[in-house]
Amino acid sequence: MIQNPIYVTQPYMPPLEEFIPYLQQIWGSKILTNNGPMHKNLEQELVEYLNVPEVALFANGTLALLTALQVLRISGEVITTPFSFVATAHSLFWHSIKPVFVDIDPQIFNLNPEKIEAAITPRTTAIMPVHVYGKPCDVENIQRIADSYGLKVIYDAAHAFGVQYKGQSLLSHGDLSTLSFHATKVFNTFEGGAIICPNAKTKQQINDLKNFGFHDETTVVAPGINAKMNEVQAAFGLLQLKHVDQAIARREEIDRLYRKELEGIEGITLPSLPEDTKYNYTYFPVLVEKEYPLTRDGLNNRLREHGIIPRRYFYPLISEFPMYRGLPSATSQNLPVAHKVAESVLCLPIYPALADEEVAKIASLIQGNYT
Ligand code: T4K
Repeated sequence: MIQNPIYVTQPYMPPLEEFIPYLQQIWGSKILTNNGPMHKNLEQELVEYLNVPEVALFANGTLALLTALQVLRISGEVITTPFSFVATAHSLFWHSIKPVFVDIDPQIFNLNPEKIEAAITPRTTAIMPVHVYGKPCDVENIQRIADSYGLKVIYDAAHAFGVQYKGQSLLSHGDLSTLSFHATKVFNTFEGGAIICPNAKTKQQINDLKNFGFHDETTVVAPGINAKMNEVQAAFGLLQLKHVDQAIARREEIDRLYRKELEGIEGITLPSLPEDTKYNYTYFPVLVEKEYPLTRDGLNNRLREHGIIPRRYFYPLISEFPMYRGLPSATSQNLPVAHKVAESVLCLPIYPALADEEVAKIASLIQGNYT
């Protein structure tokens, strides 16, 4: 048994004593959920921190995706990426919307805009791209296509907390963006998520939908769901927010260390950092190519034998799961780049508490020093 394995990520935990006053306030107010004071404050603080018009908090990122689709009344077919966490396509499935998978860009691993138009049919109503690893999609070209075909754009921005692109929040692109605040994310509320929306009217509709559709005490305007974030989660978010810049700065240092240590290893490709972007360093993916002495899975196993637990995000592709693989767009001929990336990617540990020596140990193992 390996003691203290190094996982792909570890949540950033602020000092426990700093959380006690928040809990005391909750105990005092006895407001535990349903848009309480912590929830209101966190929404306001996130609007300012993220520099976006409106934030609606959610119990998790998947419910945020489901509600984003519902509020925009998306139906029929939606163009999306197979290279993501399965929740992206599942949100479509839950609304009986057909996902249409389009291949990804070989450099940035996001939906390739050049492939989108060929996948549009009369039933297409929206595009749901993902800013994979927090790296911006080609938002300009995606918007251009959406505008010329009258499609909505919902960004699954689960990984893109705090990312700025060309000097503005990446989250303000498209009609809506959704975030995940799961424990494994740069900013977490244990479980949690949000929809970023452009105006107060849409936010009100979203608020109704996440509270069973109640608009007021006696009016139910739509078949909504219970997707509310509770007060303890929101309080943890308020505390996290005080530390998040420092946490991202440490991630950046780790990213730099990895790049220095792993540069020039034959068969290990380090995907480039995004251009014109203030990035959040949420994942550290590498590609294990055929020139490397081990296969990707071989390296994954070798690291695990030494107590390092990387992850193959995102293998298998969503299009390979049983509920999607029968779709015409799910064939491997349609998705050659996504298949190649999914078969060679390995996400190495990156989180604020990871020590320089641990990064050096991981790099040394990848350099081939296995003893
Ligand atoms: N869209 C995208 C693009 C997403 O990536 C996700 C979620 C969503 C939508 C949906 O958002 P949520 O509904 O989840 O808010 C994890 C997360 O569960 C998931 O949130 C995330 N994406 C996905 C990429 O990763 P797993 O199955 O890999 O998690 P797990 O439990 O294996 O955790 C990974 C490692 O993290 C563990 O080996 C140890 C460490 N860990 C994990 C947890 C939960 C901790 O140290 N502490 C913890 O509490 O899915």
